[in-house]
Amino acid sequence: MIFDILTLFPQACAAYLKASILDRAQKAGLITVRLTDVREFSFDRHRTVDDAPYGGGDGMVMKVEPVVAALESLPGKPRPRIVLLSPTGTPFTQAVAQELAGLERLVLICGRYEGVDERVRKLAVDQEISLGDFVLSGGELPALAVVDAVSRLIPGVLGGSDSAAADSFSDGLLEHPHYTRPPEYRGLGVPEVLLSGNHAAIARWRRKESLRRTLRRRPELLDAAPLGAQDRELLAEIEQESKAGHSG
Ligand code: 9D3
Repeated sequence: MIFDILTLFPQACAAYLKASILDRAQKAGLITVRLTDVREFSFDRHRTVDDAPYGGGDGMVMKVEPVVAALESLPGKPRPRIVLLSPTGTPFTQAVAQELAGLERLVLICGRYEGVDERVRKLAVDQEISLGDFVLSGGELPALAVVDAVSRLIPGVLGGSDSAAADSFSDGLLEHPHYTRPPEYRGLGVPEVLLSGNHAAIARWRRKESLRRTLRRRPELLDAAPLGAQDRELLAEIEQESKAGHSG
């Protein structure tokens, strides 16, 4: 899959791309990430890429011409999906990542300043994505998050063949707690069942802790998760335990 990131901060993006699993994926030829510096497509002596908003108000707006010129400098084929990273976009989710992972090419436009001239959207943007309801300084971190989440879904990018499938959200629940050595650290042990070698009991414990975490932290996910008869039993146990006043 080929990603193009259009940004005013290509070096910031490059630093992350070469210090992560994405570097390995690129070297293995599984993905290509190209960086385009939008400032190179400014057209005046001062290399201007922003201007004051029509109608007045604080802040600056990213100009349309350099962004469109940067887009038009890219190869046209195969036709890429063009995504604008913006706080007014629809939320990025694992389902969105899965849909994007089926594409051959993805162009990611990183906004900066208070926003991007609306005509960029009208002329070129297929889809607008937000990372969530918080304010960042630009679209670079969201674009890198999209490249990361999408790349992980491309066969061969992760080490283990089923690592992506076992991640949180792929079954609609948060993951259970994890432990590794040592067996005791500063008075904190490891749940006995994990040391028991009883794989059925371990699977049951993990599922239960998954349900417990989801119920506590993200109850809205439980409504959408595909739950079976055993899950209902485990949730009933969790409810009993909380009535009985267990902690943790
Ligand atoms: C006061 C109005 N601000 C909107 C909340 C203006 C504004 C702030 C920060 C406009 C753009 C930005 C820069 N942010 C992004 O480009 C961005 C973003 C984000 O801030 N949060 C979550 N997802 C994203 S995707 C791109």
